[in-house]
Amino acid sequence: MKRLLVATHNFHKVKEIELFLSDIPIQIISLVDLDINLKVEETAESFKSNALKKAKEYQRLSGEITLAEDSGLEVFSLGGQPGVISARYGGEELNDSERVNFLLKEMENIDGWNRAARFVSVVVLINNNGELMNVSQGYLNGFISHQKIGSNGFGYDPIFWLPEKSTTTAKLSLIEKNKISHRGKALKAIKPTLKSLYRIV
Ligand code: ITT
Repeated sequence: MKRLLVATHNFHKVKEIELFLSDIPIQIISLVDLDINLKVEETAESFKSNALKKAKEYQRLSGEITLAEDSGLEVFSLGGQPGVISARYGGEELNDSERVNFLLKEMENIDGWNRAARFVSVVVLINNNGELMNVSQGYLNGFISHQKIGSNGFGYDPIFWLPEKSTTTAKLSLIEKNKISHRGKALKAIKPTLKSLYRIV
């Protein structure tokens, strides 16, 4: 079966992407499957540059058709923080739950509408000759809640409040999250290129 490298070390991202692409007859493999432990330095100042960097480097290492993603949370009243450093916000040593606590503390004096935020995802697809095939991005708008709600998902999901659903993204199933998420939107835009790359009609 034809295969696609989903170049991330984040297990939750692999699951979301795998489910989203499950209607395409390709085998999804991850960096773990290929025993690639190298962590590409995400030092660029934009999601797009970081996603391109990851995609190029992991494609070079693997020789596979490669899809990489860079994502994060932007809180408008914090000037877009944590942004590209979302995975490291508050310190590399923090786990997801401690990172969420750190953000809640940073925002303890911010109320109501000023807690507006968005998730951003940039997806990059590179073919097995190392050529860039497509770049797409998606957003999900919401608010930062005052406390954690729900235990699905990862990262900032327990505090990402969706007014239209009256709950956080951590209360959604994978299917429900994929339908509306930043990652789902970016993946949807890249799907036609993926299909043509594998000559799937
Ligand atoms: P890779 O670089 O290996 O893909 P990573 O987790 O380090 O894995 P990023 O550098 O793209 O990925 O950082 C994304 C961070 O943004 C992630 O660790 C979460 O903290 C946050 N984030 C992104 N998408 C999210 C989502 O759907 N739900 C909750 N948090 C999310």
